[in-house]
Amino acid sequence: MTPTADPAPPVFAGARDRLVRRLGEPAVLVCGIVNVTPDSFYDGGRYQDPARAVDHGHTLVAEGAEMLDVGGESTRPGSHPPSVAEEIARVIPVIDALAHTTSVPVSVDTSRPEVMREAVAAGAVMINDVRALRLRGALDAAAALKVPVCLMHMQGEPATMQIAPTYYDVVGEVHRFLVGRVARCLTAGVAREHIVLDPGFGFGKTLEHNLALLAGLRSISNLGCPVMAGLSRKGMLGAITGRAVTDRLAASVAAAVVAAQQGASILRVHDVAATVDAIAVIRAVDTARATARNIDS
Ligand code: 7PM
Repeated sequence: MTPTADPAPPVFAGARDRLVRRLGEPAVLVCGIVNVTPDSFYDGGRYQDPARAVDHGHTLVAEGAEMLDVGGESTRPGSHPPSVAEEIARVIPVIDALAHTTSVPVSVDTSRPEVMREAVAAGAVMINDVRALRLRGALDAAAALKVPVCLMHMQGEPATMQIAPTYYDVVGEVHRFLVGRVARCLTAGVAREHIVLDPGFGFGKTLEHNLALLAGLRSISNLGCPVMAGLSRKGMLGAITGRAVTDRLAASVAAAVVAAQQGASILRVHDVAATVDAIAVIRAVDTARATARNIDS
């Protein structure tokens, strides 16, 4: 391939460009989670069989997902990464099938450059990296692939991150980390309009840290890049409500609404139908507010 060639297969370049345009619009986008892991904290094991994961992706699109995020590494606290070969074997068939059979953009949840390249070749049009392109070769791979990238903050690694998370000023530190990663991406050749930021709820954070980040999400969305928020069914919602992971729907929807009102652009969720309805209410109120302003003036 010549250096100037578009690395996305031509059939997917349009999907990528539509996603980039969509990310530039104000309306929040609901991204459905497709886990292809044996051990994810909520739906792990349920969609381990690729055909079932693909079916689940179709169900989420029917529920109104405007995007799908496919991951093969469980990053739940205490988990260890699979081998590269194992991760590729999990996610590539699912990405390939979903990219060819749905109308929505598919993103790959990975930290590994080998997986990023195979995923984009299979039709992924975004990279979602919980390690913010810090693994060797990831930054250059993402820049060369010319797709949007989500840079997420995490303190430590999944195996140990929840043992003793420590911050002096969690919002300031996450903000500073993301600003630094944006600078590294721009230097490596990632286009500014391809950068999405995520504070990484639950990734090396106590309940107090997560709440400070949700309350202060504006300071991150004010950086000018679209923000992704992943709060769905997470431990912080269990800590607040006292409910098990299977009974956190209402708490998850409430958290998604708060994130949207703090400027989040992408809501990464398990429960697409309920979140889409909640977002419809936000949009209706926003429209009414804009109309009232027009009448006033
Ligand atoms: C604990 C923490 C349990 C995280 C499960 C998870 C995010 C992500 C995941 C997120 C982005 C889950 C996960 N969470 N990618 N991948 N942001 N960008 O909820 O918050 O499935 S994994």
